[in-house]
Order: sequence, then structure tokens, then C-alpha cells
Amino acid sequence: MDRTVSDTPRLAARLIEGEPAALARAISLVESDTPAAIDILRAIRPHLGHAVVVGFTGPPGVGKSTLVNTYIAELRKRGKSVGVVAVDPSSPITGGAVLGDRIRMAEHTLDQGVFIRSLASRGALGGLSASAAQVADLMDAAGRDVVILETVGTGQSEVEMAMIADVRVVISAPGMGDDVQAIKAGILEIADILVVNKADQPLALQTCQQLKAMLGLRDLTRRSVPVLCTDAINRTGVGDLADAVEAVAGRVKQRENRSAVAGRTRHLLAQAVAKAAETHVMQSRTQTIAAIVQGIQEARLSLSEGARQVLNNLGGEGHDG
Ligand SMILES: Nc1nc2c(ncn2[C@@H]2O[C@H](COP(=O)(O)OP(=O)(O)O)[C@@H](O)[C@H]2O)c(=O)[nH]1
Ligand SMILES: [Mg+2]
Repeated sequence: MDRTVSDTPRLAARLIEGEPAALARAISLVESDTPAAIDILRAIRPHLGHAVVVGFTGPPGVGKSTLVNTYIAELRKRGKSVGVVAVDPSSPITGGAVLGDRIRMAEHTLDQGVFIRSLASRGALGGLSASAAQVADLMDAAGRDVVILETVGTGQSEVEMAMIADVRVVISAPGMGDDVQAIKAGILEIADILVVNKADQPLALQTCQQLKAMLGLRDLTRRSVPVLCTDAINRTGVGDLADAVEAVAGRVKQRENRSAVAGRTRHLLAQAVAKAAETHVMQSRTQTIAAIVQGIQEARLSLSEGARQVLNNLGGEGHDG
């Protein structure tokens, strides 16, 4: 344990030099929320801001991982180094998706310019965004030009991605009428670029037109959102996607503002607090918590008053014997 702590400055230095083994080790420390993690995150702070963080989100099966793989190839052609954070918030039962992600990006495993990491769990801090944001920072500090964040669209995860990514790409596939509806409900609001993947399939053009029509109904004073068609398997449309990402990234860098960063930190903090409170309520065997639970059951206490008391209890020792 002591050895790990005393090695931390050296590990951070090696990471900043871009050494993949140091990056891998640092990610493991951050993912498991070890005490050394905060030292590394502090050491890398002056080295942040180089990377463009690109979020890829959308329903399962639309081809996100396949498209990420093809996009990586395009970025490598353009001389960019790449980091990938593949986040899968699903249960262990459907967790095979993570394996699928690895297989689809396997062609890049021997390329030192590509570093891929899957985050299979929600992480020690509770929210997947907490781990994902920190892992993206580590990749940034390690000098990766582009950090790609793949998340499965669940509603909440798009919002989380929106807070981490500089450029948000929302992906759908042809003929998924319901998904187009889902995209309509809020997800459109966070998208910088919309992609209809599987352009080789019959309904691709129609889906593209639907999305464009939907965007056309929006307030005209809003920024324009390109709708692109890609075929991730035959690798068409990916050059246009890379161009569109670069265009958005250019705009973002120009109006980079500190309050957005503070907003992101607040969001991460709120998630960590929620996780701590949840652990406390679910695992505490104290009389205080038992009394609050009973009070709510017997309708002597409202839920919000109960919640306030839990937070007060957390603020004290958090236990009563
Ligand atoms: N026809 C076609 N199939 C694709 C395309 N892109 C991905 N797929 C297939 O769609 C399935 C799901 O792909 P995957 O990348 O794992 O989707 P994810 O769950 O969104 O990451 C796989 O069988 C892919 O081979 C495409 O452009 N066209
Ligand atoms: Mg995937």
C-alpha cells in the first residue's frame, strides 16, 4: 500500500509522457477509487485540455461500437492518437456487450496510438459519469488527441455524456420508429451531430429524412445539427463524420467556459452524494435510520423530511452505535 502511494508521482509522470502501461494502471486506480487516485488526478490537472472528447450514444445494436472502430481508423489516417472509454451500464446478465465492444475494435489492439478501456461497472463513486469523466481526463493528460466515449443510450446516460463530452454524437439506425420517437424526447436537445448508421439498409434514407424533418420543426434560432448517414461496416460516411466532429470541436474550443466545468463538477458531486446516501440508507443498521424508515411507513414523517433527516445524520458521525 505504501509503495503504491510513494510511486504515485512517478506514475503520474509516466502517464503524462504517454506511456500506455502507466495510463492503464492509473485508470485502474481511479476506477476503484483508491486513495492514490486523487493524487494522480491532481498531478494531471495542468495537463488537461488537449483532447477533444467525443461522445457516441444511442440504443443498443445501432452499431456504435462498429462505428467507433471505423472512426478510429479514420482518425489514425488523419494522424490522431485515440483513447476510447466504452461504458456499459447494463447488468452482469447483459454485460456481454462489453465483450462485443472489444471484439468490434479488435483490429486496433496492436496499435500503440489507440488505447481502449471498457468500464463494465458503475464504479465506486456510483455514477458511471464520475468514472468515465475521470478516465477521459487521464487519457487527455496522456496526450490522446481524441477521446471517444461510447455509452448505451438509456435516457440518463445521454445527459451524463452531455456533461463530459465536448462533441455529442447521437446514433440511430434505420426503421427504428420507436427510437426516432425516443430521440425526439430530449436527446435531440443534446446532440451536436445526428448519425443514421446502417445506411446500407433499405429504410436508411427515410430515417434520415424523418430526423431532418424533426430538426426542421425546431426553433430556427438554434444551432444547426447535421444529420449524417454512415455504413460502419463498409466504412462510408465516416470521413464526413470526422469533418463534422472537427467543426463542432472548433466551435467548442472557442467558447470554452468555466461555468460549464463547474456545472459538470456539481453534477458529479451530486451523484457521489446520492450514492453515499443510498449506501447509508440501505446498509446502515443504526437506530436512527430504522426510526426514520418506520416514521415514513407509519406516515408520521414525509419522504422529503425523512430524506432531510438522513442527510443530517450523514453529516454527523453517520452512526449511533
Ligand atoms: N448492415 C449493417 N450492420 C451494421 C452496421 N454497423 C454495425 N452493424 C451491425 O450491427 C450489430 C450491432 O453492432 P454494435 O457495433 O455492437 O452496436 P452497439 O450495440 O450500438 O455498439 C452488429 O451485428 C454489427 O455488425 C452497418 O453500418 N450496417
Ligand atoms: Mg457497443
